[in-house]
Amino acid sequence: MGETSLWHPPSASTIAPDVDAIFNFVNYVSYVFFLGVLAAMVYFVVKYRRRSATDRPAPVVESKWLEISWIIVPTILVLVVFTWGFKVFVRMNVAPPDAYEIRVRGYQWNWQFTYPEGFTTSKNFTVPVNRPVRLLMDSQDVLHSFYIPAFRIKQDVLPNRYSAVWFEATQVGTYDLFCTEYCGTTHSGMIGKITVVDQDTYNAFVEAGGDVGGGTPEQKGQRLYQQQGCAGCHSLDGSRLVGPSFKGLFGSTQASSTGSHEVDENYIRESILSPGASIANGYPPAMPNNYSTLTADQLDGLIAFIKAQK
Ligand code: HEC
Ligand SMILES: [Cu+2]
Repeated sequence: MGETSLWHPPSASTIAPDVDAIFNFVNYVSYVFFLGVLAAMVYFVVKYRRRSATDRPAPVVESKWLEISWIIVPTILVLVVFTWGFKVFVRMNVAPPDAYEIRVRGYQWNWQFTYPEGFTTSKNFTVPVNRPVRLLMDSQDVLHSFYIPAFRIKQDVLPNRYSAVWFEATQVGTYDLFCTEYCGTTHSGMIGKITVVDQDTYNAFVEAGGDVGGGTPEQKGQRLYQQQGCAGCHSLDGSRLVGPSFKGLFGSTQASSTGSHEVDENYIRESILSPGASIANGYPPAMPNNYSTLTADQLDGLIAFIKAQK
């Protein structure tokens, strides 16, 4: 989480200043009316207070000017907000035709990003700065909502239908990503980070198949364990989450829907690439079917990492 503030988080996309301007306009106009109504109320309470038991107020006569003004002024304000808001809405929703397109899939309880170059990342994603990016999104299960406060974009993510949103990041940095549609037990854990990098760093990221940084296969595996969202379902300390813990998994004997298996490299590989093939006894078939695009290199890393959890 970034720093907490009563105001908007720092804005980091091309649309953010437009959204803030209209938000601030509505906000400040509301303050003016709030204070105006309050002041009139106090004034009238004092001016027209009951002065004695026999006090009878004069009949109220309508004021044409007053009535005309409280029709015309709000009408103008509402029209201004509508036309202005509509313009920003259209700009927000129509992506430039040359936008870089990333596929986003929401599922309980994570985000998966598939890049046009063919690799994927989970939970977190990376985009180049100063380049329009269109996100084409759908859900594998229930309704989710994709929200990046620093970019001022939010869009529902639905099963059985695509929705899209676009942005152009203006500042290198790391920003929060939230799911803002209650989607079940671990909804509050359906968070991630978007990292905005310059084009050179981005090219290196693509070159490495979405895995930034080198190191041993085990270090790679450790990063992927976080990036790919395995951590949400597989603990390292022996505790039971959605799936079996990785602690002591390698070399153990696992009873599954297809009989007993020794957990070796090939068993892990198969478990990751086609999770439905054999289901560990006592666990739901909840492992996502999304990992078939992991590169051989990434699989090596994950296997080395699981092996090291003794
Ligand atoms: C949404 C939760 C979830 C996520 C995310 C997830 N898994 Fe799983 N995984 C499961 C469940 C549940 C099982 C047990 C059922 C089965 O065998 O399919 C499982 C089984 C496994 C197994 C076989 C374990 C055994 O004892 O048979 C391996 C290996 C595995 N996962 C690795 C991974 C890796 C690596 C990742 C990340 C790339 C990952 N999982 C992400 C839920 C998840
Ligand atoms: Cu969600």
